Amino acid sequence: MSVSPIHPPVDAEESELRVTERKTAAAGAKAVAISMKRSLSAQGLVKTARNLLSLNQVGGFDCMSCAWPDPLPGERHTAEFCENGAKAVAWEGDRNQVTPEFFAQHSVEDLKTRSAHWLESQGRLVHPMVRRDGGTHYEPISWESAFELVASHLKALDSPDEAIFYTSGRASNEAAFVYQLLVRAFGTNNLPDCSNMCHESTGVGLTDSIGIGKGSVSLRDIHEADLIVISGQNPGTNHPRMLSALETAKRNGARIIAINPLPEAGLFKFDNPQHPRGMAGIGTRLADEFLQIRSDGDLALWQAFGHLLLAAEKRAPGTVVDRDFIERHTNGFEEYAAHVEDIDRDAVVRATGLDWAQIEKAADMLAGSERIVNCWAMGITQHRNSVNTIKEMVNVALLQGMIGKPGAGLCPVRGHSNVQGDRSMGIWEKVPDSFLDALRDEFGFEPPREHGYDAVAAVKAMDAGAGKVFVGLGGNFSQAMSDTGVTERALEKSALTVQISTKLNRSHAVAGTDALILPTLGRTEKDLTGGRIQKVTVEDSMSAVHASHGRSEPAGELLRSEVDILCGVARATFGDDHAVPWAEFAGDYDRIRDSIGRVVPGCEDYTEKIARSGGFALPHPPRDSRTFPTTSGLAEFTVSPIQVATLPAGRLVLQSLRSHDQFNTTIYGLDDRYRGIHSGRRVVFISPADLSELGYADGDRVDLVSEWIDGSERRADGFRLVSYSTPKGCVAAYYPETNPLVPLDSFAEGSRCPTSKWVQVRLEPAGGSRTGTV
Ligand SMILES: Nc1nc2c(c(=O)[nH]1)N[C@H]1C(S)=C(S)[C@@H](COP(=O)(O)OP(=O)(O)OC[C@H]3O[C@@H](n4cnc5c(=O)[nH]c(N)nc54)[C@H](O)[C@@H]3O)O[C@H]1N2
Ligand SMILES: Nc1nc2c(c(=O)[nH]1)N[C@H]1C(S)=C(S)[C@@H](COP(=O)(O)OP(=O)(O)OC[C@H]3O[C@@H](n4cnc5c(=O)[nH]c(N)nc54)[C@H](O)[C@@H]3O)O[C@H]1N2
Ligand SMILES: [Mo]
Repeated sequence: MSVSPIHPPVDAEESELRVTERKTAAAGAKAVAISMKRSLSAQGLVKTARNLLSLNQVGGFDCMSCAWPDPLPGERHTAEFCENGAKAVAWEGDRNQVTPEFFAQHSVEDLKTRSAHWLESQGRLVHPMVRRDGGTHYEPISWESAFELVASHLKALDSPDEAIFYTSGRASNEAAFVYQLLVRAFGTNNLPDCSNMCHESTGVGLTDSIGIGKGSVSLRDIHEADLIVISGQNPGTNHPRMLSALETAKRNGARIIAINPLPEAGLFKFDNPQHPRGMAGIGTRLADEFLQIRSDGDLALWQAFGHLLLAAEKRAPGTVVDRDFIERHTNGFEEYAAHVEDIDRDAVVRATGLDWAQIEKAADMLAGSERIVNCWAMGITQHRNSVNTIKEMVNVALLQGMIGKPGAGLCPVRGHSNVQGDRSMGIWEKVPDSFLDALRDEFGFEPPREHGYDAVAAVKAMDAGAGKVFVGLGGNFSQAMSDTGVTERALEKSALTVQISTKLNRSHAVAGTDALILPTLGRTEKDLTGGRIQKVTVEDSMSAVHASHGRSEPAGELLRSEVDILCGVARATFGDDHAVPWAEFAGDYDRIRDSIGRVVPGCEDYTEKIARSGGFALPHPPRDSRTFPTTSGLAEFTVSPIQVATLPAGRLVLQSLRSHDQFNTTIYGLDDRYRGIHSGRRVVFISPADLSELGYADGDRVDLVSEWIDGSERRADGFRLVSYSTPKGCVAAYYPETNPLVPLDSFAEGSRCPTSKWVQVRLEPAGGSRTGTV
């Protein structure tokens, strides 16, 4: 099977690529300067001031740049945002418009030759557009005709399961609830979402171990912890407001352990731009201990921690392990203890690349702490054995009784600002039957029970011709998903693709036979659907739900809210005589919230609760009362084997990550300030030892070739090698440029999350063969 050559279009500016020394502190005055500059040039002065001052404030809107929670209402700064939040707001507030004239000038084929940065820089989408069968260009279409086109495609399918409904994690709770309702009323559970590529491993691992797939801490727990462990996360770039929480914890005496292959600036020092000291560069030291781990060594590391904690407990009984917690609340301790007792130290050292002495030092810090918060993100979830790694971290938390007590707990740090809320609202291809029962009772139709496609299965179905309609509620599926060549081929085979979007991206160019672009309001904008001011609600990474009110004038007169668009599709598909009151839902979002209150667990009296300042926290039984909703009713210790990956000679493990100047597939600019990269993105961070062993030097140009177990190879061409501090054998490059290298079948066991952080590659001098085959 072969696919067309992959030439991800590259920005012309990339020829200016410069590399300087990496930074050892995050934020500072430069961060403020950059956010102001970007905001002013995109939105102008008045809009900048209005937007930034209502960002993350009570009565304002929720920042769409990450899911880090807001402080309690009385504890917020006047400026409760970060450089990257400000960039996200400026990006959405763009004054440029992508008009029908723009589409008349640029054919779909032309759009395909443009870089991600160019596409999104064109401005906001402002008019519904259609590309009909055989057409070369998108043309304007009315909203009503667009809804009719979707309805006619849906009604023409042989089975509802031939339609696929993707969601990116920016959709509000109201939009998400209406969307899953539309999809289930239509008759399928095909609801893949960005979670499938993100924290899915967390959801699966935590549900197996503690009975609920969400984190167990609040912001206060972070402030009160005496030890915070941060694994596989780059908070300085991706969750900058977390650095303020870490600063508070440090002031209260906490210590921090960072576990990462890369010495990310934000793990070491924070120059808080809210304080004069921070502006002056006199910041707070963060990590006390840095474990520069090999890719995917984390399971072995946490198993070694368990081993060392149990050994310490043996030496001084009653001082390290929380026996009372283990006896009352857990299952499987004996098997776990027996398994970790005779751990293979050699295997741990090989898997982690760390000295045993350093592992002991970190274990001592765990042993000597009473309130431990354990944070993690994509460096943990996007590996083949991510689910087991997460369970291994839980084992250690259970040993020490670190769940359901102040200052302690599990803290998976979510990405998209409402990705957790979307799941709570039922965006889940395998939502539990209890949720479907509640939907049936509320609306009087029988929802489908068979599980739907996740992201991997969705691509396979489209590629095999079994998926014929693809609807994207936000996001950029063609670039976010693994195996770009296959994903794009699959999308182009669809009879219809529908993208509900704010900005132009490559998924609009990788179009089905018929293709629609439906432009929507962003989080910052005033929503006057149904002739009244509507608010929406969102849930953060710590299960706190609150309202978000857009303030800005919409980017165009024709824009509709996501809720309005989805209700329009539903009305065209089902007619007005339907079990669900679509017109009323679009007219007043309180009506949606009333139904959410009756369907979604923990959301009783939703409408009233979100009216409160600061909102409310969803229930979390392990956090609230140390009850564990697992089958056994107890938290489960688990036993996993340590796996040490062995690579053939000359091969490297590639992880794909974010630069400081992007939001997922949205490329704001071509700099990665903290890592010393300027005006370019096609770089590979590689250790000096690998450079010399493989016979390359810093600055050399290479092509990347990934190798998969079935013998297939995939290529991404034209990268500059950058000598960098990373463990030998482990290299890093940016996503989405490296997604063509991730085989569709390379996903985590149990969660099917693409292994974006672990791909076997070899380097070839640039300019080799330029075709990719699968
Ligand atoms: N500005 C900005 N903010 C964002 C985003 C963005 O793109 N831009 N994206 C949002 C989204 S959707 C998400 S999910 C989050 C992502 O937030 P992060 O998870 O911080 O994102 P990544 O850039 O993928 O960084 C992964 C980190 O894991 C490390 N790592 C890689 N492999 C391993 C490993 O095997 N073990 C360990 N211990 N560490 C490893 C990498 O070196 C890197 O520091 O951020 C959200 N916030
Ligand atoms: N190789 C590799 N691949 C990865 C990852 C990785 O680390 N490495 N990370 C994965 C992760 S963690 C995630 S979450 C996914 C992200 O996958 P997605 O969520 O699909 O991608 P985004 O880049 O966040 O989507 C950007 C687009 O969303 C649209 N948009 C922005 N705001 C709104 C809005 O308010 N409403 C609507 N309707 N549309 C809006 C804009 O048109 C914009 O172009 O990517 C995954 N892919
Ligand atoms: Mo994510």
